[in-house]
Amino acid sequence: MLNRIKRWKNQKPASTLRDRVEQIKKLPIPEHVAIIMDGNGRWAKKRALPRIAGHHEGMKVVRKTTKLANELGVKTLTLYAFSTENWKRPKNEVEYLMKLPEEFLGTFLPELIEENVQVKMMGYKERLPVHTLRAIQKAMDDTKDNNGLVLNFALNYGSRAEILDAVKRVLNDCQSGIMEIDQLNESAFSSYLMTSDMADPDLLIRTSGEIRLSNFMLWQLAYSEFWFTDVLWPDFSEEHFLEAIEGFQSRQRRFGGI
Ligand code: V07
Repeated sequence: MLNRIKRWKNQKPASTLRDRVEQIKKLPIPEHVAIIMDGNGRWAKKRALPRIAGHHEGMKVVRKTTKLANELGVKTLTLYAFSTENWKRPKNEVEYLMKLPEEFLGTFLPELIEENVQVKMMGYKERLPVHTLRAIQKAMDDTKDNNGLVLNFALNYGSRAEILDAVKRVLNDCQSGIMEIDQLNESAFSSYLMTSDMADPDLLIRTSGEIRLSNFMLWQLAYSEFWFTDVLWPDFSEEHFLEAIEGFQSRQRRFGGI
C-alpha cells in the first residue's frame, strides 16, 4: 500500500531486499569482499551496555552478512575479527572475544555446512587459546570440501608482520637455492602471503566512520575499491551491505571501462 502511494506521488517505491538482490546480480559482483567490522564497542556504549554486548551483537551481523554474500555469489568474504593490536585490550574483553569463534560456530556451523560455505582462518596461531583454535580447526575440516562462499576470518592478523614474514621466507628460499632473486615478482611474492590461495579483495568495507586501514591487507588492497560508512557494525544491515555492493557496481560502471 505504501509503495502504491509512493508511485502515485511519483516517488521511487522501496524495493524489497529480494528485488534489490536480483537487480544487483545482473551486474558484476565483487569476487572478494573484505570487511573491517568496527564500532561494536561504540554501539554498546551508546546503550550503556558492556563492550562485550556489542561484540556479541556484531557476531549476529557476521551471520547475516555471510548468508547474503553467499546468495549474491561473492566467492570470498574476509572479515577482520581480531588484530594483532587487539591483545592490548582489557583481559576480560580479550577472553570474551576468544570465546566468540566457538559460540559462532556452535550456533551456525550446521547452517554454514548446509549453505556450502567453506570456513578458513588467516592469522598467527601463536597466542590464540587452544579451545579457540580447536573449534576453528574443526569448522575448517568439516567444510573443506564445500565449494560455495569462502568465509575467511582474519584472526590475530597484522599485515606488516605478514609481509615481513613473507620477505624472510623469500630470503630463505633464495639462500637455499629454491628461488632466484630475478624470479621474484609481484605474483611470486603474493604466493608467500597468507592469501596465496585467493584473489585480492575487489571491495573493502569499513564501518563506524574510521577512514584508515589499521594494518589490514596492505599488499592485497592495492587496487581495491574502498567503501567507508558511519554505520556501526552491529547496525550494519543487509540493506547497508547491498548499498556497498551497489556503490561498487556504479563505480565499476563509471571507471571500469577504458
Ligand atoms: C568476533 C564479532 C564480529 C564483530 C567483530 C569483533 C567481535 C565471529 C568470529 C569467528 C572467528 C573465527 C571463526 C568463526 C567465527 C569472531 C572474534 C570476534 C575474535 F572460525 N565473530 N567474531 N571472532 N566478533
